[in-house]
Amino acid sequence: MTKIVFATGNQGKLREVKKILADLNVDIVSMKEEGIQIDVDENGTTFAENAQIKATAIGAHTDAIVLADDSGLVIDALNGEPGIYSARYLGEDTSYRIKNQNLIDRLEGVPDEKRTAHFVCAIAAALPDGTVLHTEGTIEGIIGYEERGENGFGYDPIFYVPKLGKTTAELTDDEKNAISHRGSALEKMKVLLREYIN
Ligand code: ITT
Repeated sequence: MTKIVFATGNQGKLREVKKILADLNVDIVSMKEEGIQIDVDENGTTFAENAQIKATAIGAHTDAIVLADDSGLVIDALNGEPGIYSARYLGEDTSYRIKNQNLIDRLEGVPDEKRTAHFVCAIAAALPDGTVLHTEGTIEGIIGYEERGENGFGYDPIFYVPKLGKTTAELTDDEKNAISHRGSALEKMKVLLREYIN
């Protein structure tokens, strides 16, 4: 079976990705399982650039296909913040309870129609022959007034999807994957990867 290394230290991402790629007939292993433990400097200026930086940096340490995900929350009323700095916003080790409350506070007085936001997910695949494939997915929502839900990870408790009447933290993994930025980017990547697998 073809092996794919998923280049992430984020357990929430890894859990979602394993489910989304379950029908690809590949063995998805984490960086840790592949014995790779390096810290990559994500110094790109776009999600796609950072995804490529991670995929190729990890790809240098294995003969397997490497997939990387660079993602984040883009809030219109905050000029796109936290954007590509989503993981680093208020410090990498700060809890999401604090980060989420801070964003809610910064939007105090902003009405529903101006609380629009989207999650972006850029996926890069570094193939053993040096080729790099790219896909991207987004999901639209609005920033809530309080945290809601216990599922998902990161900013999910404040990301409210009006058509569902729920935050993405109130969805099961399967429900979230069916509509999410990560689900859509990876479905597109599956189409590209099928040409290289088997
Ligand atoms: P790796 O680089 O090791 O993959 P990371 O968490 O540092 O892990 P990113 O640099 O891509 O990854 O930052 C993504 C951040 O964006 C993530 O930590 C969350 O804060 C946020 N984010 C991305 N997708 C999300 C989702 O589906 N739900 C909630 N928050 C999300």
